[in-house]
Amino acid sequence: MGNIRTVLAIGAVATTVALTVPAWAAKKSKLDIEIREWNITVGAEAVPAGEVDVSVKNKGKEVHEIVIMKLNTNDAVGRLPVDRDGAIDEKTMTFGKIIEEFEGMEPGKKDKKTINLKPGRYAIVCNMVEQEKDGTVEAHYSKGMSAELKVE
Ligand SMILES: [Cu+2]
Repeated sequence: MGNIRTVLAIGAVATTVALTVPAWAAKKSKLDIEIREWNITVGAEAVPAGEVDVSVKNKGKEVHEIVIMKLNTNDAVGRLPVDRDGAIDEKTMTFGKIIEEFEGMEPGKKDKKTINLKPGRYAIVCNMVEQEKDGTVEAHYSKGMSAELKVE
């Protein structure tokens, strides 16, 4: 009769869990991202998997963007493959996967999106490339605009 008792016990545990945390009431987590020349500050090292309210604020003096990409196990956030300009080629990249973008963030601009994140490691980068008047190309990623986020 041991087996039946085990099944009943598991059933009771499952019911308790369902009553305590119904799926529809699962809490969203929040993540604040600040961007400026030449870094990205992420408000948490890790967030729980699921819905995340992501707020981005440009505290810099130039236009920036945020690209959130899921990485493969061995990808290093600050050492992702780049093109001649020093930017990540989003069309041909063979690592990771782009999950969401906040494009054309003017200085002082705030933006917010709710994103569903699966467990894993993520890179948060600004992948803007600008050409200065003297012809110099400035790739924000190569100037240090990247940060890591873990989703657990
Ligand atoms: Cu930038």
